[in-house]
Amino acid sequence: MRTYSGTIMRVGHSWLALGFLALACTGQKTKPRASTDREGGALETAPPNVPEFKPAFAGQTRAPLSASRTKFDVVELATGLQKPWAIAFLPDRRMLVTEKIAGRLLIVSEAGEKSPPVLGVPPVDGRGQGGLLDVELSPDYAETKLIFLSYYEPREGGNGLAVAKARLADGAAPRLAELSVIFRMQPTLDSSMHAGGRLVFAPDGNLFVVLGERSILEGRVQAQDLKSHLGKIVRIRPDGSAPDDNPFVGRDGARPEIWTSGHRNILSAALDAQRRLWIVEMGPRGGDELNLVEKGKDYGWPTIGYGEEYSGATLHERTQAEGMEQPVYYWDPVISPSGLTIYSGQAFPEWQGNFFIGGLSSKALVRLVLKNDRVIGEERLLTSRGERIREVAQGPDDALYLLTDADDGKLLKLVPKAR
Ligand SMILES: [Ca+2]
Repeated sequence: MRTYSGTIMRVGHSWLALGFLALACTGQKTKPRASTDREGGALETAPPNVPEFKPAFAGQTRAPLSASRTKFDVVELATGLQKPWAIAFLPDRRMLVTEKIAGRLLIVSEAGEKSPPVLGVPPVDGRGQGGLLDVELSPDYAETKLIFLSYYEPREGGNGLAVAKARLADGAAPRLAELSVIFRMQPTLDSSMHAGGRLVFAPDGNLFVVLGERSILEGRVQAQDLKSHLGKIVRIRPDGSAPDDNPFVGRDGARPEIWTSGHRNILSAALDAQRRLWIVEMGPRGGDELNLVEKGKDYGWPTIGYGEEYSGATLHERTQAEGMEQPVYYWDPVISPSGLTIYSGQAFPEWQGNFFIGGLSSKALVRLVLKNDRVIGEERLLTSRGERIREVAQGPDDALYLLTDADDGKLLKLVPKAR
C-alpha cells in the first residue's frame, strides 16, 4: 500500500511544473490545461471547440474555480486490475470490482487483497467500450445475497446491454448462483460503443439503467424514438418488469420501461440527498452534459446539444428547442465523464453535497459545487497523476474510492490527510 500527498495539487505553480514534467517524461502531448491558481476566474481556460454556441443561461458552462481547502492523501489499495469499471461495497466493507474486457468480477478486501474471479459471470462482448460494466447490491442484499450486473451481451446479429441478477455464494471460491437476465436493451445492433451501463437503485426499490445510442447512425437516430431502448434511461422492477407509473406505460408503440429519452451515452449516474437522479452524459466534442433526470422528459440528443462531431463536422444547428431539456451544465472542451458520486460523508465536511465525476480524457477527478441546482464552482483534482478515472464511489468509511482506467488499473482511496 502506498500513500501520496494530495496537497501537492493545490499549491499553484509547483504542481503545474510537476504536471508538465510528468507529461514530458511520459512523452504525452502537452495541451492547454485548466488552471487552478486563479480563484474567481473560470476554471477552464482552453478555447472551446464550438465558440459559436452560447450557453442558454449564465453559469451553464465554465464555472469559476472553486479551490478546496480540504487536504487529503491518496492511498493505492490495489494495482493490476485489468480495465476495472465499477465498485460496490459489501456489508463487511469488502468490495465487488468488475474488470470490463475479460468480464471478471473480483472481491477485494479492505486492505486491497483480491479474490479469485467469481465464477458464473455471464459471457460478455468485451470489445471497445463493452464488457462487464456495473455491479450493484440489491437493497435487500443482507437477506437475499442478490447482486445485479450490467454487461455487453453477445447476441445473434451483434450485442446489447443486458442486466442480470444472481445470488453471490461467498467463500474461498466465490461464485454466482441462480443467474437470470432481467433486462435486454433492444434492438440488437453490432456496435462496440455507447450502451451506457450504470445501475442505480431508487429508494422505492426500482432500478434505473442508463443506456446509450450505440454511436452508429442507425442507433443514434433512435435516441428520441420511444419504440427503442437506445439513448434512454429505463426504470424497471428488480424482476425486469415496468412499474405502472412509468411515463409511457400504455402509450401505443412505446416501450414501457422508458423513463427519459434523448441521451447520447451515460456512464455516470447517482442520487442526491433528495433522492433525485443526476447523470453526466458523454457528449460529442465540446458537449459533455450534467443533467437532472425528470420523469418522461426528452434531453434532446441528437436534435439539440452543444459540441460537434469528433471529425469537426457540424452536428446540431441549434442548442435549444421547445420540449427538450437544457443541461444544468456542459463542458467544452469535454472531460469524458465516467462515474459519479454526490458526496454525503463526514470524512470531508467541505465536500458535502459536491459532485465528484471521473474524468477519462481529462485525467482528473472533477469536483462540482452546486447551489439551487446550478453549478457555481468547479475543480480538477489528481491532475498530476495523469490517470484516466473510470469510477468514483463513496465508501462505508466515507472515504472516496476510485478506479483508474488502464490495463494495469488501480483502486485508489482518498482519505483525510494524516496530521
Ligand atoms: Ca442533452
